[in-house]
Amino acid sequence: MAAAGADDTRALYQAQCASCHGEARLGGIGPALLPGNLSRLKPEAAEAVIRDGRPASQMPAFGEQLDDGQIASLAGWIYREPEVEPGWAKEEILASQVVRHPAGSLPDVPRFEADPLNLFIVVETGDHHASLLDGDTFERIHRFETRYALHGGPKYTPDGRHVFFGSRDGWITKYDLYNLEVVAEVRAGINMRNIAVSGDGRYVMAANTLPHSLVLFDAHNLDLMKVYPVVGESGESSRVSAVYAAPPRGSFIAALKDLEEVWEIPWPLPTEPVVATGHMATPLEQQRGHDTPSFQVRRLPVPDYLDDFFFDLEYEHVIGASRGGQGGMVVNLDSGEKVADLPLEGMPHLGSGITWEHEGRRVMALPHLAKAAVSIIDMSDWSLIKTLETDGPGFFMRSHANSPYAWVDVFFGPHRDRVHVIDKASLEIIETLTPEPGKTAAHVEFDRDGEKLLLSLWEDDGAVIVYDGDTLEEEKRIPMSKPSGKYNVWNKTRYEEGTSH
Ligand code: DHE
Repeated sequence: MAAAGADDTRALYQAQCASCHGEARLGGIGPALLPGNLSRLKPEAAEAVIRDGRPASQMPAFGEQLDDGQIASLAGWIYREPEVEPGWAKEEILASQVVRHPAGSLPDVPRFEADPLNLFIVVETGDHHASLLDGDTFERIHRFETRYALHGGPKYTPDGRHVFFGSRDGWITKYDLYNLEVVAEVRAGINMRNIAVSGDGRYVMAANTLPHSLVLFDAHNLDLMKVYPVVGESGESSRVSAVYAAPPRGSFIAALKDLEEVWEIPWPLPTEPVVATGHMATPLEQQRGHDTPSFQVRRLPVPDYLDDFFFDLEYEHVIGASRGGQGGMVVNLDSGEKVADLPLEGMPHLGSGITWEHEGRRVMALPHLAKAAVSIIDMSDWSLIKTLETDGPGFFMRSHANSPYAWVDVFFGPHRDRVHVIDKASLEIIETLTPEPGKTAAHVEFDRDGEKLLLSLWEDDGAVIVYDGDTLEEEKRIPMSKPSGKYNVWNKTRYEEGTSH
């Protein structure tokens, strides 16, 4: 872009876009317009959004006001790295916080009849909404607007009353499911990976790509507690791959993209029951294998960067892989020692791993992002016991302790309208379903009893399909706008073995 052109485009951006997207492109009413935040939107698609607007949002169409050249230069502008790297420190986080209903100010009874522990949240990324479903009748209780581009699983408090959403732009929204209201919001960063909620529901940790930080909040009103710059011993900083809660250890565990370290940050153990949840420190929590003081970082050097990772049920081991690597590795979280290499080529998607009991031992299964396969590993000796050939690389895998089957999609590739059903006893694919030819089918979540399940038709005019978990018969379709993840309160709060945590 020539210098004069750049000046014109800068002026055009300030005149047309800045009032919603922010003068420094950090977002406002509209999302952040920085290359890192736009990685999943192609530049041609950005031009189309500028020209035609975005339905069901506040983004207007500029096709009448701007010519094609202006639209193209604006689209080019938002993919340029900013001249000064934007910061998002304590001051910005504090200024972003909005508390609409302080903790304790809303009624403690649900405004609906459904079993509050068998609810589903469905994230609809098509028009940035979420739906709340009754997990027994599969009726929609409520549909509400979310922040732009939610990513990762929403996280519940242990009593299932509140849910926390994380958006790619760094917003954390706390939502009261009993009262169907947003209660508090805060922006933790400019480009966020995900959030985790402590096992007792008292703390929220956010993992950022920009800036390089982890950010801790008090879960009640999302008050800022601490910003952790993610910096190595020799001063180099790192993006965070993701952060998870490890309730048996009483700590948050974060993996890093640019430092060969895992960080563990313990939360304080309750000596008395936490009033809201009744949670007391469990014996396992009390015996955690380190003596790091609460909220201090325990650095665990690991042999590689961890882009993608998973834990065993006891949270004794982290099973991780780097995106460029040729396999995975298993690291003991107490000793920090690598205990095994995993022979997994083709980008294993460890974050989607699930486990179950098979012939007296625990196995884990995972799809691959760059290989048409599901790998099944014996967790007692970390050996690969089976590679199932699938119809394409997959993204998500799911089961339930009460279900004989595990479900995997083939999200990438020509057969993305299919899903495989794997028999957990024989370790064979016993059925391949095509719910709607030509439409992407992906991501399953079971109800609390493992009897029914929901599958997404991942399209703008998509749906969530209810299946019987045993007969594999379709029972119902609920229209939705590009439904992505679905999250059952019981399965998430009980850390059910067949789902993500
Ligand atoms: Fe995700 C979860 C990383 C792209 C939809 N994704 C996660 C998690 C991580 C992750 C670390 C776990 C967070 C959690 O739940 O707390 N995702 C990544 C990537 O690195 C990747 C490949 C590139 C990127 O752009 O970040 C990526 N993810 C995508 C998509 O393109 C998807 C399909 C569409 C979207 O909405 O962005 C997508 N990711 C999801 C979903 C989950 C998720 C639906 C929650 C799964 C669950 O069941 O818990």
